[in-house]
Amino acid sequence: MKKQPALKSTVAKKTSEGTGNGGEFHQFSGGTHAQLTTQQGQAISDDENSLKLSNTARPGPVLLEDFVLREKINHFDHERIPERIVHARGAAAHGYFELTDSLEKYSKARVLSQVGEKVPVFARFSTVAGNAGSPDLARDVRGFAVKLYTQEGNWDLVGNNIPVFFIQDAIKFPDLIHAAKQEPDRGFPQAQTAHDTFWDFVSLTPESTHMLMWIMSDRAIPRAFKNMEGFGVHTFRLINAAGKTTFVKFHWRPKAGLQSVIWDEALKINGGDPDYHRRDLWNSINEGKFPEWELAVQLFDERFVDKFEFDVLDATKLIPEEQVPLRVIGRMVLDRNPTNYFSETEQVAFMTQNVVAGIDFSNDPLLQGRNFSYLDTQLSRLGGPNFAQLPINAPKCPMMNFQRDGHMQFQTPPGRVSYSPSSLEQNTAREDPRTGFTSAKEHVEGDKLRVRPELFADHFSQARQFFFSQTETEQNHIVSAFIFELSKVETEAVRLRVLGQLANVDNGIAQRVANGLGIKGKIEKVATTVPAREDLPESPALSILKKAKKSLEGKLIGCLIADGSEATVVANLRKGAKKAGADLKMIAPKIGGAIAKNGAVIEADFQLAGGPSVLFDCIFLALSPEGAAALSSEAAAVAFVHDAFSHLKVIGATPDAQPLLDKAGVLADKGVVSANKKGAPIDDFLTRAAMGRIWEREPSVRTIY
Ligand code: HDE
Repeated sequence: MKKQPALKSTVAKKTSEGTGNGGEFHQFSGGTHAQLTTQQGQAISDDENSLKLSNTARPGPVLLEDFVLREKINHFDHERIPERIVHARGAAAHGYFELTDSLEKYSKARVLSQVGEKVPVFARFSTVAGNAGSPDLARDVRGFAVKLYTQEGNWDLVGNNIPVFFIQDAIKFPDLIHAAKQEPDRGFPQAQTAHDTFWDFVSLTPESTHMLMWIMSDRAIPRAFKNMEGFGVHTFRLINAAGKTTFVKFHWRPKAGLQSVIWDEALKINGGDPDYHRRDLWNSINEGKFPEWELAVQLFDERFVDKFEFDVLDATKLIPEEQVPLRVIGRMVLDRNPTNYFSETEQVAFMTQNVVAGIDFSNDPLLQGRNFSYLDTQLSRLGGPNFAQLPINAPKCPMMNFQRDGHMQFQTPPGRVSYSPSSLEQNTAREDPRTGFTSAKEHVEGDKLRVRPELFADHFSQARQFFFSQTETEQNHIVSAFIFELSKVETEAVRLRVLGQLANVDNGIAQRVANGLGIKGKIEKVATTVPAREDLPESPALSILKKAKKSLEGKLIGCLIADGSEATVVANLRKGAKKAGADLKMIAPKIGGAIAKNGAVIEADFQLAGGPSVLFDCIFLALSPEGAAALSSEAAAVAFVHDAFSHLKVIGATPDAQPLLDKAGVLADKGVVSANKKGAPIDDFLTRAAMGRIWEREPSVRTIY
C-alpha cells in the first residue's frame, strides 16, 4: 500500500492564471493538508483541469502529455475486480474470537485449546445469488464466513446461516448456481429464486428438497446479520496431540437471538433501504453495540456415525441438536468496521482449505470440491498467486516459504536460496513433522467409480422433520413462500413437478401449496426410491420462534411525529427505549424536524417518505390532534401505520393519534397499545414490543393456505 507522503503544503491563494475555479485552491478544512501526488509521488499542482493547448478564453485540445490526467483515468478504469460468482453481495467486520472451553482432548489446534487467547477475526456475511449491487433482503441463504488469524496460520470457517445445502456433490454446483442466478438470455431476475430455471433444476434434483424447506422458511429473510446462526455445514475432523480423530460440526449462535422479517416486509425493505443489513452491521458497531456469537461444536465418533440414520458426510442432512448436543467453546465479537470496503471486504479471500494443524477435512464430496474451488476462484478474482500478501488475507503469524515472484509480488525475499533442501545458507525455512499440519490417518480402499453412497438417497425425511418442527406460524410462512415463488414460475410442468416432490415430503404441504396456486386435481408424486420416514422426532432447535429472545435489546423503534407533538412524550419514550437497549428514530413530515407543542424543535432522523415502518421493529405514534389530522391525508403516513399493522408489529399511540390508526385500518388487538385516557402508554408499549410480533394477528391480515 502506498504511504501518504509526509510533504505538507500550506493552502494559499492561487496566483497562477487560467484555472476554471476562480483561480483558487479548494479549501475545505483550512490549515495544512497532505500534498496530493500521483502514484509515482510527483506533487500535483492542479487536480481540476487537464493540460490543454489553450488560451484563457477558449479551451484547445487536451494534451497527451498530461500524465496526471492519464494516470488518474487509467487507475479509475481498472478500479473494479470481478465480483464473486456467488456471494457477491456482502458486508464484513473485524473482531476477535476467544476460546472459553478447551477442546485439548480432541484437537491440538492452539485456537481450540488455549482458553482465553484472543484471535483476530474478519467475518463476511453475504447473500448468494444476487450481484454485488442487489438488495440485502433477497430470499436467499446467507454466507457466514469467518477468517480466524490464529498464531498457527489462518483458519477459515466458510459457512452459511443454514446448516444444510442444496446438493451432495460439488460437480452439481455450477448447475445449481446457473439455475439460481439471472437467466442467461434475459439477464433477469437477479437476487431471487422465484423464476423458472431455479425451480426447474431443483424439481429435478430431489436432494435439494430439505434445503428448499429452509430457504422457503423465514431463515432466508433474517432481520439482521446479528440475528443469524452460522453453520460450518460439513462434518470436519479434529485431531489431538496423540493423533486421535473426532468428528465435528461447527455452529455460531447469535447472542442477540434469531429473528427474521416477514416476506412482504422484505419486499418493501428492498425498496426502502436496499442496504438494510449492511447498514445495521455498520451502525451497531459504530454505536458500540458489538454483535456477538457463541461458537459451539457437535462432537461425535465412529460409533455415532454407524448408528446415525443418515450419512454424516451428506451435506443435505444435519445432526439434530437433540441427538448430539451443542457444546459452547468460545465467542466471537465483531467490534471494528472495515476502514476500506474494497481493500478488506472485497479483497478478502476465504478458502475452505485454510485449516490449521488439529483441524482436518472429512470425505464430504461437497467439501472436497470446495477445497479446489476457493483457491482457484481467487486467482481470477484477485489476479494472481500473491493475493495472500494483501493485508486482509495475510496470516498474522510468521510465514516463510520458497514460493516466489508472480504478479504483484510485494515481498523482497533476500538471499540466493529459493528451494529446499538447500545447504548454502544458514537458517532457511524447513518442514517439521512434529509441528506441521498432518492429515488424519485413514484407511481407504475401494473401486474407482462415479457413484453416490446408498445412505445419501433419502431426500425427504429431514425435510419433513424440519417442517413439522416449526411453529404453526412458521409452517404457514413456508407454505406462502412456496406459493409466492411458484406463482412466478411460468412453466406449469415445473410447478406441478415441485408439487410432486413436496408430496414426497407430505401430502398436506403439497395440497396447501396447490390450493394457494389455484391448482386443482390430484397431485402426482414424483417417483422416489426412499420414501420419507415419519418417525423422526420433532427438533425444536430448528424453529426460530421456539427459541426467539424476548427483548428490545438492539431493536429499532420508529416514532412518528408532526408539528404539535408533545416533547415530553418523546423524551419519555427515548428514556424508556434507552433503558431497554433499543434505538429510537424519529420520523417526521420534514427532515428539519417537527415543532413540538411547547415550541421546541424535535429533530428528525427520517423524512416520512424515506422512513417507512418496515425499517423498524415496532412503531409509536406521538401525535397531536392537528398532527394526526394532517397525516391522515398523507399516503406515506397511512402506509407507515398500515404496514406496521400488517407486518404484525406492536403499535403504540397517543390517544390523539386515533384518526390515523382508523384511516390505516388498524383493528384493536393486544399489539395496539393506545391509551384511551390522556397520556402516553409508553411502559405498556415497550413491554409489549419486547415480546415480539403479534403472530395471532396474521390470519386477519393475510390468507393462510
Ligand atoms: Fe461456496 N463459494 N461453494 N459454499 N461460499 C464461494 O469463493 C463453492 C458452499 C460460501 O464472503 C466462492 O471466494 C462450491 C457451501 C461462502 O467471500 C467459490 C461449492 C457453503 C462464500 C465457491 C460451494 C458455501 C462462498 C465464490 C459446492 C456453506 C463467500 C467467491 C461444492 C458451507 C465467502 C469465493 C466470502 C464463496 C464455491 C458450496 C459458503 C466459487 C464449488 C456448502 C460463505 O469458490
